[in-house]
Amino acid sequence: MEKKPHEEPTKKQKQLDDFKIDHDGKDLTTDQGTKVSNTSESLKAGERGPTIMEDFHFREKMTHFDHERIPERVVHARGFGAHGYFQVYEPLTDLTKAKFLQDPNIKTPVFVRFSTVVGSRGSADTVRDVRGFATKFYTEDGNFDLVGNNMPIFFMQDAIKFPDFVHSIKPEPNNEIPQASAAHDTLWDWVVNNQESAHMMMWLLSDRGIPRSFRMMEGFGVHTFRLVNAQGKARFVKFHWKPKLGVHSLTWDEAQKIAGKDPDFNRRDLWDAINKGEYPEFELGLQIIEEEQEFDFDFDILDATKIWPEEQVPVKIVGKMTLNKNQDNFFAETEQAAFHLGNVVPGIDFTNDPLLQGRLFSYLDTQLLRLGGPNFHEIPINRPVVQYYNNQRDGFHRMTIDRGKVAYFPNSIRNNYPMPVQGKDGGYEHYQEKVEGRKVRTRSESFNDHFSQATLFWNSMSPAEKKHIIKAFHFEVGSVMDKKISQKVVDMFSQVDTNLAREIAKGIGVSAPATKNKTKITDTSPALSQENTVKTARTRKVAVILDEGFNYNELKQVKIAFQQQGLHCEVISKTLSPVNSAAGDQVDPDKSFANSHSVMYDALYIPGGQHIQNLTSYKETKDFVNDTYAHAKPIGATNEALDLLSSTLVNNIAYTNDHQGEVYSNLGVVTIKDATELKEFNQAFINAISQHR
Ligand code: HDE
Repeated sequence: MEKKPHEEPTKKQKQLDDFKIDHDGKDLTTDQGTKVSNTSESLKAGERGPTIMEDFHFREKMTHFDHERIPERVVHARGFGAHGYFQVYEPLTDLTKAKFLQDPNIKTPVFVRFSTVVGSRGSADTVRDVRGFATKFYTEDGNFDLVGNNMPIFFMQDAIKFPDFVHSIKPEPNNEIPQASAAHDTLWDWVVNNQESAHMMMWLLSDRGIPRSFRMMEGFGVHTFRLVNAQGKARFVKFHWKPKLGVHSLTWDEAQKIAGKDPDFNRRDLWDAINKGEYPEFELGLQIIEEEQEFDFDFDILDATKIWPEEQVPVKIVGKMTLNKNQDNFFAETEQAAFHLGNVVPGIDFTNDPLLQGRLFSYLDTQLLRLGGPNFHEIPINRPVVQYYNNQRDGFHRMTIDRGKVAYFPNSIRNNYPMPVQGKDGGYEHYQEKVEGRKVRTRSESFNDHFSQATLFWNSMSPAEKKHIIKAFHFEVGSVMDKKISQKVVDMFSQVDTNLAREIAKGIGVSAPATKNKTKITDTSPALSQENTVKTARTRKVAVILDEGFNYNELKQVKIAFQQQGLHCEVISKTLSPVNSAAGDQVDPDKSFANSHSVMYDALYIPGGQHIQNLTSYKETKDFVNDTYAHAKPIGATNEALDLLSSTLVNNIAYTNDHQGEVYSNLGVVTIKDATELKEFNQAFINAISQHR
């Protein structure tokens, strides 16, 4: 990922510019443009007298304030957006007629909103939850919204269950507890009564539920869509986003601590990366199934609780999205962004996935309330980059001034304009799938296997990932008050794996599963394990702890190596006052112990020097080292800094050898003694950071 300091604004960014204003050097006015002489004293009848109704400035200012909140999203309330563009690598003419997928030279503007699902707008970023990954492509054919998540499946198969599910996972209605958490009775009661959720619950309780960064998670369209080419040939497709930085997660302990130390951790990370020119990149991948192969699998390809294992249906990488611009105003852009699964362009179509069909209704409906009427498509962030023409009129907050007296079709006065166009001229034509059947409220039998893929997921986890899942069950189900529900959880997950269920039971004080696992699934899908992801140290953040008398030469060498390989460091000291090295060089700390914590960093480096004596006497230093070590993050120490490690948990492992000037690396602790030249140390330390943990 190259650092790109400046890129041309996209067509969408230019369109937004027309709506932006700057206030520097301007006179204060009312909303009507009248200059205001005083905005700190209301108009009164006498110095100590009552405020007067006539004070139009007071009334306007207060009224606007009183009305400045809109309803938060009923789910995905907390989110953060960024602008960018998408480019296809090769023309996809064979697969689809979608124009934005034809020409590698075209940069299609995008706006992406990442989100958590359950918490309210002010909740913490690092809670255990699914992450939303919604992308609006502003194409020349109109807007295409890919409204996905960071997990490839969902909790249920039919959208009609969504309100029940959301009511169960949101805070309980009597006391609005707990915030942004699945760890309570109602959610688990819903789960045991809806066994189709088994697979998704495995994902939620895995490390995928606590991503290290929005830049380090995958995105999935979840449903099966259709791609249709110019000849009318259709294929089934699933959409994937693959992050160039790999897929990485926090530990649960880190996530909980960060929720207190920096609840904005994920949004700050995205904002800072874009500001530094380290533009997050995601490759678009497609899994394609031919219509003739629809029934060739041991799962139903329309069932949104199933993946298409990548080993069976490979992901074809077809293009890349780059996020290169932060929003200017959170409310105007992120909060007012309105995504809708029904925003498609010719060449992209739907299937009969019953979860998808229900979503097609919900998104437009919810915006009508949230954004106050049917004209939300005119809000700058939602406008397509092509002009729209139709006979829709009026409604709250209409911005467009439609001229002329005709607002109906067909019409003679305006020769039928605006006129529908046939498919070959770009008019959207729904794929003519043949459907036949009785009206029934049932689900296909082919949707009935709820456990095989949950077992596949479990089998595919590394030992560390399995341990995390068991611990997550202990926390989540351990928080359930009603033991009958907890018991049912164990019985349900025994159908995924008997040992898993036994381990869950041990931790939450209920009986081990009565029956042995009947499933015979022994397959694995290596693509499911985060251990097999891209590993790079680029853009990672390292804490450097210093005090008076540190070795400046060592710090300098490490900083240069970091810079060359795209890592960042922040200097932390006891206070924010400048710190002097032994040779008299001064460094201004970025943070003090009071406003930093090891959980905010990917690694820790401590240079040598006389400062080790002071640092060893500080509790904060030891806490920092111990936490970094407990979270299995790399620790680098040079020369005298090794002495500090002996008073910490690192002392439990070997971290030093007898060979002068040689790098020693064990379990992510990288050290060197009696060395002035740190080249090899730097490389070993950076390699350790690239391994993530
Ligand atoms: Fe959503 N979902 N959802 N969802 N969803 C909303 O729309 C809904 C589902 C997703 O950043 C709401 O504008 C139903 C799956 C994202 O603004 C609402 C069902 C997936 C976002 C809604 C689902 C998603 C939403 C609330 C069951 C992944 C945030 C606010 C069938 C593929 C978009 C809003 C943003 C938001 C309904 C299930 C992703 C109420 C009925 C599956 C990323 O319309």
